Amino acid sequence: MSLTIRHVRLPFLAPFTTSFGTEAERNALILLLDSDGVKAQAECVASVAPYYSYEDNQTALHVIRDHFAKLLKDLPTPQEFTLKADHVRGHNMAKAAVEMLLWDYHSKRKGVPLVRELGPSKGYADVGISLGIDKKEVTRKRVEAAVERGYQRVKLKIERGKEFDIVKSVRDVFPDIVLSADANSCYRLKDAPAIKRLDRFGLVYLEQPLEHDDLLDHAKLAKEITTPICLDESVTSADRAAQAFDIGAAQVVNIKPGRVGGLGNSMEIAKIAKKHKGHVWIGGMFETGVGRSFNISLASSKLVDYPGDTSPNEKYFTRDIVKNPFTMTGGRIRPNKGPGVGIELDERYLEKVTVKSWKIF
Ligand code: OSB
Ligand code: MG
Repeated sequence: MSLTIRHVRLPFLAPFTTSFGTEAERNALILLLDSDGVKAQAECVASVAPYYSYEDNQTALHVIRDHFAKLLKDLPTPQEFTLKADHVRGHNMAKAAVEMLLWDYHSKRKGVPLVRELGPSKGYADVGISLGIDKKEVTRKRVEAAVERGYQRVKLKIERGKEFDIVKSVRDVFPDIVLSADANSCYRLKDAPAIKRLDRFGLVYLEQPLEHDDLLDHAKLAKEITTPICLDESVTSADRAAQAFDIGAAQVVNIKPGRVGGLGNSMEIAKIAKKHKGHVWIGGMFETGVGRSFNISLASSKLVDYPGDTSPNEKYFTRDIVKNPFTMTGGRIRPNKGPGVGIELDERYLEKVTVKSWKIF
């Protein structure tokens, strides 16, 4: 039995800017497990810097290697692993990487597709696109291309002070598209008047306007605006999701398995949202084809009702580390048929983009 972690570096087709910075490449940790010939893969969604949340590749590598690797040796189920890993506070991205590795491993061992293990599926994921901050003309062109490509929802990244102009410039030209905006925590409650000015654009929701760990101020803001609030960063667990809905801090949740500790917690959150008549969709973290495949399996769940940030591999990379990239038709992507998460690793390219590799056991 072996566990290897590879640090891979994949250049983006174009740099991507959010309110917390610009990224030009994906630096991912890819986990590879081999037990009696059953080969499982997963990706940790952390990146080089702790900007989106406090985790980064260094903390994830440390937590996986020094705390979780030993738990992997008796191949627990994903649910057993989540319980055992609970004594480590936080570090959800590290937890999720291992949890997803175990989902892949166990579904492969049974010989069934991962998507079948996740409960009733629609058979496809509804797909939206996330567009980075750029000049108005560039953004408008990208929106046009996205609409032509069939994306079911367009999300614009926004930054404090420039939100009105960028959303207006898109809305003026595309009055009917499903449009949203993602602030990545760039506002505080005192910015409510500026946020309120976005109400006129009929956004399907505004994503994570306030602090990355806040619920209370989001609930206050929700009373002042008509645009529904979607939480991303702030929802780190099923409990936090329940609290968010209870106090009216959110009507929508962007579920990222990496942020919440894995697929099990993701499904819990989707169920909580349904109970509260909220909406959910599956977010992205610029994953390679490895991480994206888990997201797309999850996004095809009947519990997920809004299009997610699950664009096909072609959006970010000229070449991916999987040989079977997704195809999107009519704004939908079908999950892999498996077994497991169903990716075929491109071993040669994986080798080429590997910066460093650790054989853990
Ligand atoms: O806030 O949704 C976000 C990427 C990295 C970190 C945070 C976010 C994002 C995205 C990209 O919006 C979505 C994608 O992977 O396509
Ligand atoms: Mg977001």
